[in-house]
Amino acid sequence: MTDTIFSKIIKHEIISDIIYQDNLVTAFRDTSPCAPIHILIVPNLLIPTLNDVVDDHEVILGRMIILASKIAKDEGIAEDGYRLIINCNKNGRQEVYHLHLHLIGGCLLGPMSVYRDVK
Ligand code: DGP
Repeated sequence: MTDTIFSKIIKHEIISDIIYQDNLVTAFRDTSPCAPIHILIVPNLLIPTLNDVVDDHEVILGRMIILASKIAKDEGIAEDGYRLIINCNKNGRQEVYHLHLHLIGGCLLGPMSVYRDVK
């Protein structure tokens, strides 16, 4: 599979603000943050979308969620709250085809009612 921009960040081939890395996952700050805290948690293995996950990825996916919870505490946003998002394919507005979890917080986030509001 062809490397993605995130593969290059994981391999330190391009510079990014990496805040955590282990053998399974890497977390770094988003370059286009949509909130004061916006961190991407990415599997080191190139899984293009959530549609591509299989049972063997269970440990990786668990690590991503547990890490998100730890980072939220480290960043001081756990108590007030935050949002985790995985975008998938066109309708999910996925831009980078390397599975990633957005950890977003640090302010009161917008409501998740866009569809209801425009209907
Ligand atoms: P998504 O739409 O779910 O695929 O989100 C992709 C996110 O990745 C988007 O919020 C911007 C971020 N992003 C894109 N390129 C880079 C990059 O080179 N470095 C970092 N840190 N973030 C990036």
